[in-house]
Formats: sequence, C-alpha cells, structure tokens
Amino acid sequence: MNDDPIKTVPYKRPVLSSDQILEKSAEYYDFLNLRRSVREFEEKDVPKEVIENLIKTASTAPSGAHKQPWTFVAVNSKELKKKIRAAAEAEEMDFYNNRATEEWLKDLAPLGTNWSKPFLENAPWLIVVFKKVYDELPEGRAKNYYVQESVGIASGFLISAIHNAGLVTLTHTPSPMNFLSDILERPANEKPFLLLPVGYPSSHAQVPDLERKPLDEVSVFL
Ligand code: IYR
Repeated sequence: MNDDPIKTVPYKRPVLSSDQILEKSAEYYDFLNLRRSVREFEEKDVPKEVIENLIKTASTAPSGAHKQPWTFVAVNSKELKKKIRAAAEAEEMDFYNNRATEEWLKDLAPLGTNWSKPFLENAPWLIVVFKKVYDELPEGRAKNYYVQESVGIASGFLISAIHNAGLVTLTHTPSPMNFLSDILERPANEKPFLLLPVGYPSSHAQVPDLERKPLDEVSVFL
C-alpha cells in the first residue's frame, strides 16, 4: 500500500465572468431539462469510441478516498443482449405479477411500464454499471468507502454525458439483478448497480408528459 501524500498541482479551471457564470448555469439547466427517459430505440449503431468517451466522463466522478469503485460493462453483442433481455423479463414478469405491492403498481401505472423490455435488445449498447463493494488487489482485499454514493454520482455523470452526446437512455434496475453478474461473468467483489441502454431514440418515441417539481418544492434557501 502506498501511504505517501499525493503530489499536488495548481488547480486549472475555465475562468468565467459573473455574467458568463449566470448564462452558463441557465443554459445547462435548459439543456438538462430536455433530458427524458426514453424506452424506444432506433436500431442504429453507436461507435465504440463514443461509448468509451461516455465511460471516461462517468469515471471523472468524485469517489470515497478516490477509490473509483466502479466497472462499466459496455455490451454491444447481440447474443449477450438477448440473454440479458430474457433474464430481465423473467424477473420483471415475476415482479409485476407477484412481488410488486398494490401501491407500487399504482405508482407505476401512469408511466405505463410493464414486464416487456424490448429496449434491452434494440438499443445498440447496454452499459451495465457495477459497484465494487471491495477491491481485489494482488496484495489482498481492500476496503472501498461510500460505494453507493460514489457509483450513484458516476451514474449521474454518465446519464448527463449520454444526453450531451445527443443520445438517450433510461435507468433500468431489474430486481434482483444478480443475473447480470452471471451473464457478464463479473467477479464476486462487483455487484450490479444500474443498467443503462444507450442509443438513438426511435423517430416515433413517446415519453410521458411529466412535470418537474418547481424550485420552491425541491429547495430551501437559508
Ligand atoms: N423494475 C421494473 C419496475 C419499475 C420500478 C420503478 I421505481 C420505475 O420507476 C419503473 C419501473 C421495470 O423496469 O419495469
């Protein structure tokens, strides 16, 4: 283990005027406010280099003790996507028919989701985010910290990077999702966290006409 303090370098940032800061903050809000979870994809491929850039962006996220406790598994293989869809739909069928409470089904009803997940095969890429609950190093097991928070933040970066690239995604969380570890052959220290299909929206993609809570409902200024 290396206990030396990390070397420091001068902090570099884009230097903006206060007017530019105001403009940028408003622009970024307008831009991200256009993001929607899209469930219908065009069967059009996205180059691997694009996916690499998205993953590199996600991996710039802050993490507990800079452990970067994540692995992004990018799946383009038709065969693997087919296997993932079959396993996810089996879980979802059981969820919608047996496991979901009345209240949960009632909350989901306006969104119109069901057990059928064609996007798991239609989207050109599935990015499966794994959290590393601990690190397996040559010298043995090492602890990771704030894993849930760190991987959640990295996933947020990933979603905004996908939107920024003009592509779409949705946050799919089949439950339980251990089948992803088996199909993707991940080691025991990695647990599936989130599945993001990535691609172009289908030209007839529809999204629910949702309203976002206004600022005064989601914030308190003191
Ligand atoms: N995992 C299921 C159910 C589901 C749960 C929530 I919370 C959602 O916001 C949407 C769906 C599914 O993917 O259909």
